[in-house]
Amino acid sequence: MQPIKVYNGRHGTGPNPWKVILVLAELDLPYQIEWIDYSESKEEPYVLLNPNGRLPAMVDPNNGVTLFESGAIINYIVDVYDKNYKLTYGDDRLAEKYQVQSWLMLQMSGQGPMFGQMVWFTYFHVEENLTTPLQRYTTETKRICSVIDNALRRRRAELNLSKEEPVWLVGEHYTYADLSFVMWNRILLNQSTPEDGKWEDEMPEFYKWHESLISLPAVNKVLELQAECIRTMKDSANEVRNRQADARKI
Ligand SMILES: N[C@@H](CCC(=O)N[C@@H](CS)C(=O)NCC(=O)O)C(=O)O
Repeated sequence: MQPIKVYNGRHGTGPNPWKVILVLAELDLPYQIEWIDYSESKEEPYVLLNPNGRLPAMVDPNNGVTLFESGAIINYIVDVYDKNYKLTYGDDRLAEKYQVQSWLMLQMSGQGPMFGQMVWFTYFHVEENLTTPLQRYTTETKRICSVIDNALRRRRAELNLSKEEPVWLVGEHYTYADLSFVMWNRILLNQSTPEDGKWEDEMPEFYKWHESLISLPAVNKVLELQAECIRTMKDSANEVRNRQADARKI
C-alpha cells in the first residue's frame, strides 16, 4: 500500500490535520505528511485539493481519492480501511455505528468551531480584549466539554464500570469519535482551567477520558511527532499572528 498523503500547515500547531493522522496511526496505515506554509493554503495548487483553503487535505494514491474537511477524511479512512471495526462498529451494531457519527458531527460543528473561535479571539483578532465574543465562545467551549462529561458519566453507570475503568463515547471500545476530540481538547487543557476549579474536579469524566486517550500508544506517538515538528520547523502561523499584531498598531 502506498502512503496516504495528509497536508498539514507548517509547523504543525493546527489541530485538524492531526485528527486525521491519529486515525491513520491507530489503524497502523502508512502515511506521509505534506507540509505547506499557511500563506500557500489559499492559492493554487493547494486549493485544487481543498477548495476551502484550509488544512488538512488528503490524497489517497491507492484509490485516486482526494478529500478535504477532516471529518469527511476520517469517514473515508474508516469506511475503506477499518475492516475489523477497530475504531467503529459494523452493521450488526447499527445504533452504535451511527452514534459514532453523531459525536463526530458534534466535534466538527461544535467543538472545532467554538474552540477555534475562542483561540482566535484570545490570540489573533485585530481588536484585543473583545469580551463579548470571548465570553460567548468560552461558554460554548465549556458547555461542549460538559455535554461530554455528562454523557460519559451516563455511560459509566449504564455499563456498570468501576471508577478506574476507562469509558468511551459509544459502545465499549474507543472509536474515531473519541479520537476526533483529542487535539482540540489538548489545546484547551494545556491552556486553561474552568473558572473556579481544576478540570479534574469540575469535569472528572471528561478529564479522565482525555487522559486515557492521550495514553494510547499510537496517540502518544503522534503527539510526540507533533511536538518534534513544532520544535524543529519554521512557524508559518506566526505570519498570521504578526499581520494581526501590525494591524493592531494601526
Ligand atoms: N473544518 C475544517 C477546519 C480546517 C481548519 O480550520 N484548519 C486550520 C488548521 S488546523 C487552518 O487551515 N487554518 C488556517 C486558516 O484558517 O486560514 C476541518 O476540520 O478540516
